[in-house]
Amino acid sequence: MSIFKPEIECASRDYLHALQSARLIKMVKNAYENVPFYRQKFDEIGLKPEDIHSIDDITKLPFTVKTDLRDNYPFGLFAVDKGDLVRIHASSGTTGKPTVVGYTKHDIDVWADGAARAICAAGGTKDDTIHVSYGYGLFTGGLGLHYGAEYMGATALPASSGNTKRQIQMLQDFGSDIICCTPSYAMFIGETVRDMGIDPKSLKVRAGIFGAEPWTDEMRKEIERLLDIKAYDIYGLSEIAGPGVSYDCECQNGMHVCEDYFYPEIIDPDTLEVLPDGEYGELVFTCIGKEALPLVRYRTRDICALTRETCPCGRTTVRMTKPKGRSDDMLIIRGVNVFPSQVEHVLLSLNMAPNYLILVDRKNNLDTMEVQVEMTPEMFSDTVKGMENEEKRIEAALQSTLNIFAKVRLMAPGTLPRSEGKAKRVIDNRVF
Ligand code: DLL
Repeated sequence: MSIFKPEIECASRDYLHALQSARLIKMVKNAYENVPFYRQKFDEIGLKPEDIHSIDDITKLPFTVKTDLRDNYPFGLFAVDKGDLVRIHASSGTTGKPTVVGYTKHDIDVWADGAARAICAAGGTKDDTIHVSYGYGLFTGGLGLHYGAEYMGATALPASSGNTKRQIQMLQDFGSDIICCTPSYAMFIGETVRDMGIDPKSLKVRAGIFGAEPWTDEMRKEIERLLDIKAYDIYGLSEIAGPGVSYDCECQNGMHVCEDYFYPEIIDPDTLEVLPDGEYGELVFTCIGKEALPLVRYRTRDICALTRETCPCGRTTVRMTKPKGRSDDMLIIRGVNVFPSQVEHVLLSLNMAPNYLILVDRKNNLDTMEVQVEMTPEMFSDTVKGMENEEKRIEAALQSTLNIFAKVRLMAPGTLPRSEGKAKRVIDNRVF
């Protein structure tokens, strides 16, 4: 068993409490002095940075939500000058605009440290080759695990996603030890290995680090069987850092949170009351170790529970259960975050009536998305060819906003179900 930072990961609860308290005091001061949004929010409730004496005072602080990032798009919540940033990433926003996040050099190290802890907890060492098949780009998956691998002295292999046969060829030729990708892509790689008649035991790869989307323990067993590896979960979100906010150890009984950087709480999403360990609610993080984007009590919308019981692996850090859903309507399709409001935004921008239905399914272990859109009566009289062209036009517009393909089906006017209350926009037939 290897532990990357035993002085933190196995620290006493008292030590962690003192460290978190010191870091919270510093970050609140940074947020108040350098982010006008937070200064105004704190002033509104009469809170001064001096009122925060320890981590126990965290409940005095207001919450931050995703729309706060949108309302301050793109850089309004940054606490540093543009010149101090060394990286920008982005994830899906609730409408056409993405959520933008920035990092100083120090923040990249914090994030890489978290990702390195995850690789180590999956049994990785500096002698290993880490095959990174998460997408590289604005998505944090690829570069997150890449920097984590380098940070601990391992060899990063930036394979990125796609071209599955080439991925398998690389696994064979380069002898990668650990593979990192979404669990659904891991299933697909496993099935392709099987279909190519390759014995998974002939591959050197021994572990996988899979996250960015919900997956079940059944899926874990299936991936482990198909690739003959041990499969580890990893959790994270761009707003807080990226992958490595929390991660599985060999006990696979909850993900250890890097709580020296990201302080977790569980709240009741309706009353906003903090819930005790063991109770399911919405996960909230405060970035107590970062400079550029010091988010205060950020509501992740992920539903899970925490435990502070020491893990048999020896780590003392708080663990979170696998997220078992969300308290908003965000969908994760092939690892990409999609909000129904983004679809609506695109349809309206194309002058379509906002009558639509999103159908999500999983076929051969890959997510599919279909958007049914009602035509206007004028469109309905068009030729079949004209309708096909129209479907293609909408598909292209959706692809450019959502970054994934969604099949569009035009429907006759008045055929989509109407609701007297909240419209039901999504039918998700996948089982998690
Ligand atoms: O998905 C970061 C990431 C990359 C995590 C690679 C793990 C591996 P976002 O695109 O901002 O960031 O999406 C964050 O994805 O709020 C969860 O709803 C979901 N999510 C991430 N990891 C897991 C996981 C990356 N292990 C959103 N299990 C989060 C379930 C996950 N859901």
